[in-house]
Amino acid sequence: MSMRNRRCCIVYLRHIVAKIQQLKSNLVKMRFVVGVVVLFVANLHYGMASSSSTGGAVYTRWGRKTCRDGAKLVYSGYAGGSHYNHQGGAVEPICLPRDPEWGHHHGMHSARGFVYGAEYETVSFSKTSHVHDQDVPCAVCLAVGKKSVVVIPAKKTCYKGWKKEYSGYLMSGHYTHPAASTYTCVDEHPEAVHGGIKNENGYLFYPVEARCGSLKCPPFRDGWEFLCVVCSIA
Ligand SMILES: [Ca+2]
Ligand SMILES: [Ca+2]
Repeated sequence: MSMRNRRCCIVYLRHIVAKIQQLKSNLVKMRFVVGVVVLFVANLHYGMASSSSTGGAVYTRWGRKTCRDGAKLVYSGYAGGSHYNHQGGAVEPICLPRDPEWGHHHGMHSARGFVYGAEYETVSFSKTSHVHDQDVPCAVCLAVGKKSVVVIPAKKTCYKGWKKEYSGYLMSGHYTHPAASTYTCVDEHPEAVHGGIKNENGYLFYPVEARCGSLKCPPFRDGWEFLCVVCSIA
C-alpha cells in the first residue's frame, strides 16, 4: 500500500470511529427519552387507576347494611349514639363496625360518656312503622371517583349534575327528650339489625315534621314528614 493510500485509510477509519461514537451517543440519548416517556405513561396509568379505584367521597347510609350499586362498601355496621334520656351526651350518631377492636379496660367509672345502640321510633309513620323498635344498621360507602357529597333535607331528587346515592326520611331525636340529637337522613327502605326487635331504646330515630310559621308554607307543609336525599358529584 502506498503512503497516500495508507493516509486515506487512516482518515476513513477515523471517520468511521467518529460516526460510531456519535451513534452511541444518540442511542444513549434515545434510551433516556424512552425511559422518561415510559415512566410518564406508567405514572399516568397509576394515577388514573388509583383515582378511579380508591379516590372518592365517603358518606354513611343510615338504615341499610349495603351501599348502592357502584358505590364501594367501606364497612357495614350498627348505628349507635348517646342515650335519648341523658343530658350532655354526644349529638351525632356513629356507625359502629361489626368487628370492634379494644384497648385497655379500666373498669366502671363515672367520669365518662356512653355509646348505646340505636332504634327506630317509627310506630306512627306508616312508611317505616315495620321497623319500629328494631335496631338500626348502617353502611359507610365510598362514592368512587366523586369529589363531594351533600345531604339535602326536604328533597328526594338531586339537583342537575349531581348523582343520587340514596334518599329517605329525615329523622332526629324526640322534641321532648333531654338529649340533643342531629338531623339524619335514614334510607327510604330501612333494614333492621338481626335480633334487634326488643324495645331497649338508646339513641332514637324519629321522623321529622315541618312546622309552619317562621318556616315558610308553602313551599313547606305543616305536619308533613321531611324527606332527604344524599347526592354526590365528580
Ligand atoms: Ca324503642
Ligand atoms: Ca331494639
